Amino acid sequence: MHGVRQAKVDLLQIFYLMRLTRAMEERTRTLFLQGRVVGGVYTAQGHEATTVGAAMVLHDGDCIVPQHRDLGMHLVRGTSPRAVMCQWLARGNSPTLGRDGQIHIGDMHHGIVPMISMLGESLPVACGVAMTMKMRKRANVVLASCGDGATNTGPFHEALNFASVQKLPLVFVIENNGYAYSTPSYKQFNVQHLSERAKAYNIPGESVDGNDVLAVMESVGRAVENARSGAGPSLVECKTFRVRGHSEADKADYVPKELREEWLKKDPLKRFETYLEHEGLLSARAKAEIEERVRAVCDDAVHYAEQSPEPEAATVAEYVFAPDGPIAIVGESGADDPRYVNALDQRIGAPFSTISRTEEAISRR
Ligand SMILES: Cc1ncc(C[n+]2csc(CCOP(=O)(O)OP(=O)(O)O)c2C)c(N)n1
Repeated sequence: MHGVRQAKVDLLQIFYLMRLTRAMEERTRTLFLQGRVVGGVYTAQGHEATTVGAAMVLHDGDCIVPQHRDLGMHLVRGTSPRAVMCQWLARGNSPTLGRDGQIHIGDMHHGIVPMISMLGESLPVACGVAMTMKMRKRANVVLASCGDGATNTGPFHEALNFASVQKLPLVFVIENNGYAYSTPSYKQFNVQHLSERAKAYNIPGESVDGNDVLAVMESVGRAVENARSGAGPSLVECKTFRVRGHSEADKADYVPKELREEWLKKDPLKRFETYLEHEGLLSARAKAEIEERVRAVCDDAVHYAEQSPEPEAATVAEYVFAPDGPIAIVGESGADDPRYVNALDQRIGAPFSTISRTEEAISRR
């Protein structure tokens, strides 16, 4: 049925990670309703096959540049459930030390670049990471995701163009859930499939059922291995549905009832569970064990976060500015040529020197 051939244990691990993703978000919603979450809650119920499937095909040393509905990718890459729960409860030991209550987190040890809140802006950053991998001749790949709404921004198109021209080891995954907040697809863009965008940049593009985890793994896996082999970037559109509102403050009553019901029948977890049972890979006992493991991990994460201290009020201004001042200081401190590139040069070192010398050579022509 699927070209993805995984050992039984891997398929059950995928199922576990999808279940964990959903359960973590359900816990967070409960905490939110109890008034224990600081800030809004943005969930991705319905995206689990896309987020878990896409990240599962990566190797150690690869990088993800996730968006705001990618808890599944974080969990696959190794972000701990405790850290995620501390983030949502804005604890002083959370990845952002309580400065942000959202999934705007990253961890370069796990190859996770923190997302930028402005839609589309993470994608040029993903190009930079992929360019670094290429310049350092590393056999690694970057996977960058965005929503359908983000594809209508300038940075999305700049990133696709740049990645194509530079043949970067980069895979763009679009999580097309049919809406950018309340704006439906037909009011956003005039193509049937967002994978058609790839044609304009002369890169491969394909659309896939984003609620079928094995189909996502097959399609994204192909794109990742192409990128790894030096064939350049690809675009994969995963068609899915956001079951809940944009955030918990949104009832999503702009989504027609029939459309919602149609998508609910395609629930990615239920579908994968049925597939595993049909293939004889998920016994009642294995399912119960997975449920128990998910419950225990969520209980532990919530307990750990609730025991963790809130940030100290006196430290509120810390970690907001770079400790040794802005780059512009290099110019003010009497450098011979106080231009931005030279400031970067001094601050960061050799790679920028090369770029600045190249720029000078070009500007003299
Ligand atoms: C440039 C920009 N405009 C508006 C917003 C506010 N905003 C945050 S998420 C979002 C909807 C994004 O839709 P989409 O890209 O389709 O992703 P989804 O939330 O559906 O997963 C909006 C409008 C923003 N963060 N950045």
